[in-house]
Amino acid sequence: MQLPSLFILMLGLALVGASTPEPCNCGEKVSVCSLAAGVPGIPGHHGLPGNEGKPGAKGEQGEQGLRGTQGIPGKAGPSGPKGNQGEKGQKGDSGGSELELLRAQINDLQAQMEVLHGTTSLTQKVILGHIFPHFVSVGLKIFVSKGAEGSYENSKAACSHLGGQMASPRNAEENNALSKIAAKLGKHIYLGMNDMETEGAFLHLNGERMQYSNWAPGEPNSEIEDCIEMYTNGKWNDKICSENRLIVCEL
Ligand code: MAN
Ligand code: CA
Repeated sequence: MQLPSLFILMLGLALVGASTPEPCNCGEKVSVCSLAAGVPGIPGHHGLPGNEGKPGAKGEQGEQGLRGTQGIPGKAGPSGPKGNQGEKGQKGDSGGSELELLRAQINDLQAQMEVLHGTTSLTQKVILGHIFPHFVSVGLKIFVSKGAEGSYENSKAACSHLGGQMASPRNAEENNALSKIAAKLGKHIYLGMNDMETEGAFLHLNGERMQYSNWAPGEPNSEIEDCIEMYTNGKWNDKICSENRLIVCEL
């Protein structure tokens, strides 16, 4: 090998050896140190992580997310204006509600009451018939008689003793009912009203002024006749109070 060739070989080896790092804390000056060192050193440790890089470019918008769950109901709003009345609903099914049950029970009770009323009414008539052979029922009033006779005062006392009072018809219906007893027995009946206190002012036994009357033609016609008798035809005549007349009471 010629000398120039040897020189080039030596230089090449020197350059290859220079590329091997050697231990030193040069950091960024590795190439300078390497060139300055004569013998290749042991490889150094990895350096510390570098500073955080700059933020990358903004990514593209992602796809729409899934639908969320339903939220809690909000507060009730203020009440609106009153609406028009709706059409009447259809009749409900029977026996369904508590109201229907009560209605059915009330209907049952009413039916029972009617039966009971009929029974009581019949019982009353049977008992009354035994005590008073002559009686007639009109509205809530019952006229009764045993067929006995007496003066006005006797009659008044007898009826009071029974817990009633002398027959005192207050309307045509009651007067007609009472007249049936008079007609049946063919006897006149003293009524409860009189004008003993003031002539011409007939009063009921409780002091009320008489409203209804059924005077016979020309009656009343006497100042001394302070009582009233009913004829068998139901017409009235003012009469002295001391005669004997059929005693009829109202209960
Ligand atoms: C006649 C009529 C009656 C009167 C009686 C008295 O019948 O004058 O008005 O009350 O007599 O007995
Ligand atoms: Ca008279």
